[in-house]
Amino acid sequence: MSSPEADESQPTESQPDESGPGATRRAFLALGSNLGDRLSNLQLAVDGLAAIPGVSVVAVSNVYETDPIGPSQPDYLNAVTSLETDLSARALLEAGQRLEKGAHRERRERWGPRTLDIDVLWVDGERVDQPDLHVPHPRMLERLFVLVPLADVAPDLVPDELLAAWHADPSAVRPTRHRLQVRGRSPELDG
Ligand code: A4P
Ligand code: MG
Repeated sequence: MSSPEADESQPTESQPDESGPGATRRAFLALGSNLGDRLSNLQLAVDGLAAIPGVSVVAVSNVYETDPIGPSQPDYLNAVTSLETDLSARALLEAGQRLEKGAHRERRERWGPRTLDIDVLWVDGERVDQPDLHVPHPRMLERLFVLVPLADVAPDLVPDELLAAWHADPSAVRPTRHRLQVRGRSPELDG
């Protein structure tokens, strides 16, 4: 594994993406839930993403139960989805926010408990620094609840030394037996 800095997929350009409009590329979204039926909430997110025209869900990581970062709150289930998509990072953010709304998420406090959180971690070749959208996600390399599932589906994006911290102490990010299903989009949705 190499660090993202050394990887050819590292974004180097501001928007618009140099691969041009309509290009299909990899994107990775982090999923988190610590309220309600956590696993169903994550599955709702995977199904919702798979239903979006222009998005293929290629893979989903293992599901991890994780100690909360932030205020005192229940443990999370966290996972990462790997997509092939021609959507921009902003379109993915908006899609994620629609799905969060569909899961009846309420925003009360930053880093507070939520039925569903969908963060855009990475889109190959795209870097965004705008007030309401930062991609790559600024905290993705600091958080084992993101890095560990990300390493399942995109080991090239996770530096070895960061994952080593988890191998040294895996107690805060625990693999579960839960599995998220990747179901294909029904052809009639294409119109
Ligand atoms: N935003 C900017 N960039 C992005 C991006 N790349 N993806 C903006 C998604 N959103 C992005 O997010 C706040 C604002 O971030 C949005 O309006 C969006 O325009 P939010 O989802 O409303 O609130 P938040 O998630 O509480 O804020 P934030 O700063 O995104 O928090 P984090 O860093 O996502 O942390 N502990 C465990 N174990 N597992 C978790 O999943 N999650 C959090 C949230 C805290 N502790 C956790 C977990
Ligand atoms: Mg969020």
